[in-house]
Amino acid sequence: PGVPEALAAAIAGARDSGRIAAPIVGGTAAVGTAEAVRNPATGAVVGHVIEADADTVDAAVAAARAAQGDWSLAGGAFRAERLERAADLLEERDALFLGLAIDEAGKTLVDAVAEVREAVDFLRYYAAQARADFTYPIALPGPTGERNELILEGKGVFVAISPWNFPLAIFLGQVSAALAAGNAVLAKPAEQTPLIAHAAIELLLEAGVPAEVLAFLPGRGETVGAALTGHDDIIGVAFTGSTEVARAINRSLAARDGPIATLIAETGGANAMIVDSTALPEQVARDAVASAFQSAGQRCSALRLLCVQEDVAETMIDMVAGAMAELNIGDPAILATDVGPIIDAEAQANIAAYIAEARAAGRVIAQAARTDWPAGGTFVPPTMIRLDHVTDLKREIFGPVLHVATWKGGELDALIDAINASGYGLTLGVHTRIDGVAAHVAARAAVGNVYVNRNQIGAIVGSQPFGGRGLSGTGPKAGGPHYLHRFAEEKSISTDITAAGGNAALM
Ligand code: UN1
Repeated sequence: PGVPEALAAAIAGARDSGRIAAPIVGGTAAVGTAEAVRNPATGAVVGHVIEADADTVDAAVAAARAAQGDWSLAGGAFRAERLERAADLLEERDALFLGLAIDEAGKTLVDAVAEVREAVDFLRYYAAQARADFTYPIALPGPTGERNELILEGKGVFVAISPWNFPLAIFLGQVSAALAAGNAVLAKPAEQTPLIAHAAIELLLEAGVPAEVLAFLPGRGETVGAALTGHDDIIGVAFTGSTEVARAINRSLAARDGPIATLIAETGGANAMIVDSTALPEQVARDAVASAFQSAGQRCSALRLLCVQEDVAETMIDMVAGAMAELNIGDPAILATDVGPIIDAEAQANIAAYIAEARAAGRVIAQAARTDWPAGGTFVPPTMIRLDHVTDLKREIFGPVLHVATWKGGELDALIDAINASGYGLTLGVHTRIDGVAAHVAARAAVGNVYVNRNQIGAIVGSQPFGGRGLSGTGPKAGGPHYLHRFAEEKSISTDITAAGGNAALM
């Protein structure tokens, strides 16, 4: 109900619980024991996954290593054509991917549509950059009689370790960036979402990406992830997930005997929104609720801490609580649903325990009540928790939990410094009608993405390059002009072009 009929029919037609996400190496599927993949909204089996074993990982690394040089030499335009073809195929088959985003990742239809759109955007954006920066040499100045050029090449074999919260967009974003820059890629999807990732790999192979430069290796972090990040023959890892896992990957890379590897990590956040007394209450309510609770708060960009100036706090908090009361929590396949499930039972239990502790301390000040969800699903109602001070938020709670604290006029800098002191640095929202205040906050905040008078989620590829600093990641920003370069080696070529030859430096 609520979903446009033709779209609903297309999504239903694409559903097939017989899907198996088996490892793919050299274009061939590996065998093994199949485990069920479940729909977080209902507990129903969506398909199965086969974990890659150690031999499969080794075979994938060896094949990738052998084929990477030719892929890099083929040039940016050659690679771009294949990524653009994959983007076309993804648009043609959107129903399949929408269905998998809903059934496997528990995305609402609105989020699923944004997910597919973002994946298409990543493919096209990185393809365009491969054409521009990786096809022709960059000419550099030099003395008369000398030609100086800089070329970009793939680094080698890259590992992509992706999150379940953007199982298609971030998965394809990492994989397509590494491929576009001329690397071979070993893709390990999140444990919870192998099916949509598997379908994406099939699409890239169909689009003409050579099977030797792209392997699909599903499995757990402790097994497949550890085997990949500890392998001497890999040159880099693109990772999105928790700060804790990024640290473990960093240690694993550092302990190898292989070449010094690159780590590109996009991790968690303790994202705040600063609201001053000039802000528009309706706008704050709309943007705070969207930022905190869309995708059930399962975005690293999501708002965690609403900081309201004391004189307007009561009104603002009442309005946010009022907007929360209107949210529909339930089956993500229904268009009217605003907030879908938590990804799995373990995550749900952790968030529920956190809320129970806050409730016992008398800190829960609002909770959404429209909770008509399917039995067998893992849900948590959006909840607002009062803090005495902004620094009381110690860690990222990856779910629909919004903390609220107040601040006094005249203490804006102290507030920004306290927010910065968390060590995270991902998104920051500011609501104010004073331009100078917005600019001041943007300048002083130690974050990657600042959002003024709007929500602070849903960064758009090419317009809002996304990524943080400190505990939130390494940069460069995904969907930005410098991301691809981090996956590349630079080579400078200097040629004497005088008739006589000779080298000025020796004279
Ligand atoms: C994440 O949750 O890992 O801005 C990243 C956004 C998304 C990125 C979120 N484009 O919400």
